[in-house]
Amino acid sequence: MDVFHIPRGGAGQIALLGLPNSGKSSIVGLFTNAKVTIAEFPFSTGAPVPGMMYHEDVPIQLVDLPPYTPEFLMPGQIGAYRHCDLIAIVVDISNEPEMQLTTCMEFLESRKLLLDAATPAVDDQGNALGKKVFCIATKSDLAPAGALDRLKVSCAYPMEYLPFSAASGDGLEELPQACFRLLGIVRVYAKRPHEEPDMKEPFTLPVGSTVTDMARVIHRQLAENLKSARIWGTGVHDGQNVQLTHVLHDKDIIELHFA
Ligand SMILES: Nc1nc2c(ncn2[C@@H]2O[C@H](COP(=O)(O)OP(=O)(O)O)[C@@H](O)[C@H]2O)c(=O)[nH]1
Ligand SMILES: [Mg+2]
Repeated sequence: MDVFHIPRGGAGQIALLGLPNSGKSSIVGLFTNAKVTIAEFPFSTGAPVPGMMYHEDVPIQLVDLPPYTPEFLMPGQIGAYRHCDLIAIVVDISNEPEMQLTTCMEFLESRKLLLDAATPAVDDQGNALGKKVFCIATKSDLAPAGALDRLKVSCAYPMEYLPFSAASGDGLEELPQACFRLLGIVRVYAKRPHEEPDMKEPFTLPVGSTVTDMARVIHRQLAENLKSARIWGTGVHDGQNVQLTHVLHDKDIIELHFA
């Protein structure tokens, strides 16, 4: 059994990467019900621990992982980064953050885990290897003034930086929002004709998905019999009939009509 293979749950999976004591487990502990070990000693996290975080009604899976150091990576741990949707680089902004970020970026680069628009790395089957990454600059409560700006300047790779503190609550609201946005997904609600929409469990789809894509998610075979759709949401009148190629927006309510 591969303990580092975490089945994807929720609308997307985010794997945490960072040096020992950078604050990874604290993040997963704060946003999810997962039982993480938070400790001052390094290597307190020995196996991956998944937990579910919520952005409003959208579940997003965070995966706490053992630390990375250039000297030691747990066998199989690379797989957790290969199979996630997004990598969060966790940097303790109060303790040599430039060194931590450089170390993580060198690791990602050497394993072809960084998304590179110019020369995308692919596997044998032609699937893209590179992942989208962003940086959580944690322990902002302990950071000297200007530390985050210096960190941003030190790294040439374009990505988002989120100031965060598990101690002061800095970034507590922004983090789930940013994860949702960076995953590149929209949530939509299904409605049956003459019934109220099901607002309890949204469907989540990649940004740019169409009405047909949504039907496929509900039922692959039914999608072939899709005839028309009505939408309540962004850029349409309430209940407007739309083409099957219509692109969905976050929070749209969709009524599908099958033949
Ligand atoms: N002051 C402060 N301490 C933090 C913060 N986040 C984590 N810590 C502390 O840093 C240590 C390491 O945290 P942990 O989450 O276990 O790091 P990990 O090894 O990356 O999983 C623990 O003693 C935490 O209490 C933070 O935002 N501010
Ligand atoms: Mg840990």
